[in-house]
Order: sequence, then C-alpha cells, then structure tokens
Amino acid sequence: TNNKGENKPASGTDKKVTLGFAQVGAESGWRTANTESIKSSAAEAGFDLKFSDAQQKQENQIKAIRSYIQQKVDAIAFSPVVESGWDTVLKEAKDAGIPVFLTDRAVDSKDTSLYVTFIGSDFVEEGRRAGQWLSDKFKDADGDVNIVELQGTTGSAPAIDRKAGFEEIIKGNSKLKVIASQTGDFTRAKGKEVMQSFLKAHKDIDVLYAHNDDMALGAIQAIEAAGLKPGEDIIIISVDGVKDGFIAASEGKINFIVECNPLLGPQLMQAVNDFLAGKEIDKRIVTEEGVFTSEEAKAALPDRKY
Ligand code: GYE
Repeated sequence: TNNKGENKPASGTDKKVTLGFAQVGAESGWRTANTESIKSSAAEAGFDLKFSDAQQKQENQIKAIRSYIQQKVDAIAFSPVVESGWDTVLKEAKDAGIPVFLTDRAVDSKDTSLYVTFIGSDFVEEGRRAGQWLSDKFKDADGDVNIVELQGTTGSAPAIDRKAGFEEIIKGNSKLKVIASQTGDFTRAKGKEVMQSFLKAHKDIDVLYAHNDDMALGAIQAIEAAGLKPGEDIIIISVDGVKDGFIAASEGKINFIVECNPLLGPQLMQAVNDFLAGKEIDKRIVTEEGVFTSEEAKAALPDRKY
C-alpha cells in the first residue's frame, strides 16, 4: 500500500480516502437529491468515491458491498433498501476491517458492532407528524373518515416506520379508518397505478396518506383522471418535501407535507473523516426536519434547494 507497511488508517495527507457507497436506486426526487448530496460532498471532502445504484434490489447492494470489500476501500456507506438480511455481508466487512456507515435507512441487525453509526431521519416520528395533523383536522368529524395509504418499498425502514407512527396517532381517533393500504414502491408510476385501483374499489375515499411525494404526485394524476379534485375531494398528506411536492402543495393539491431531509452527504463525510481520525462517533445521528401546510409550502418554495 501507499502507507509502506505502516499499520494506520488511510486518512491525512498521504492518501485519498476511498469510500464505497451503495445507493438504493433512483426511485424518487428525494433519492436524486440524496445522490447529488453524497457525490458533491464526497468531492468536497477530497474522497475517492465509488458509487453504485442497486435499482431497489437488495441482491445488487450486497454485490456492490462485496466488491468494495474486495477493492479494500477505506470505508463503506450504504442506504439499505430493506431492513433485514444484512448480517452476513456486514460481518464480511467487519472481518476485513472495513468500517460501515449506514445513511438514510436502518438495518434490523441485533449486533450493532456491525456498523459505526446510523445517520438519518426518525421515520416513526415522521409518521406521527402526518397522523397528528390528520387527527387534528378531523377531530370533530361526524362520520367515518376513510383513509387510503400508499406505502413505500415493502420491508424498507421508512415504509415500516411511517406506517407505524401514523397508526400510533390515528388510533386515538376512532373516526379515522384506513380502508386500504398497499405498496407503491416509492415511485410515481406505482403510486398512480395503485391509486387507480383504490379509486375503482372504493367510492368514498376521504384521505390519501402517501409515504413519499412521488407516490402522492402519481396518485394526483389518477385522482384528476377520475374527475376528482386532489386536496379538496381527497385530502392528501405526504412525506419528503421535494420541489415537485412543494409545487403541488402550493397549488393546494397536497394539504400537508412532513419533511424528510435528503442532504445527508456532509454529515456522512464528516463522520467518515472523524472515525478514520480515531474520534468517537455517536451510534445514532438524527437529521432535523419540519412540517409544511399548503400555505407554508407556498411561502417556502422559492428558497427550497431540491
Ligand atoms: O422518503 C423516498 C425514497 O429512504 C427516506 O426513500 C428515504 C425514502 C424517501 O425513495 O422518497
């Protein structure tokens, strides 16, 4: 190696840090902003970044991680597409002495020594925020409020947690009923397709809760095609707060957005650098985020960066 046999991490001035990053895919506006953030902050930190796109398939991510191990990168970071099934490959990285950083999504591994830290949002809290707004809005409803839910990718941390947080809050209001819930895989195309089938099967939908903006945007197309007004005939709540979501909110088509910040790159590069420099790292680094009504989205739109 360049270190001429010296047994120390490859940080400092003598050698560029090589970071292998295994991304989920390119399924949403959020993901595009996240990838941009990873790439630009890696460049800024002077890292040699190896980047792969798993197209929402766990097997592709596992392959990418194995190839990073083989290439003896200094650190591996990834956003696990689903929560389960990572122990074997994480153990391989550990045995090779390569630190692993989780960003955006969590794993359910019991052995937390398999990774350095998890940097990302509190998705349960995001689900609670969505549920709280809805529960407040319909606190005096006379009849049942029929909700349909578009879930994110099956088995992914944000889909599991956003569902759980939402349910935890709305169960406090017996009028609020989830009458249908299905995955739309975090994409516009699937969001539209599943909303079409919801509209066919149910004549009395009052609310759509979408686990991300892209699925809400696809669903809006289906709602409009069915001759209904999104945001009025059907109240819409989504998560993320990407530009297109904010535009739809400022037009009144989305009523409430729970923000999820995709700009995780700077925090990740910082954590990698700190770790390689031998500093103590928190096991959990939570990103800060807010919520926006249609009016607030309209006001904030000109300053949104993604
Ligand atoms: O909400 C969604 C994306 O993991 C937080 O993945 C992320 C989610 C985000 O596809 O739009």
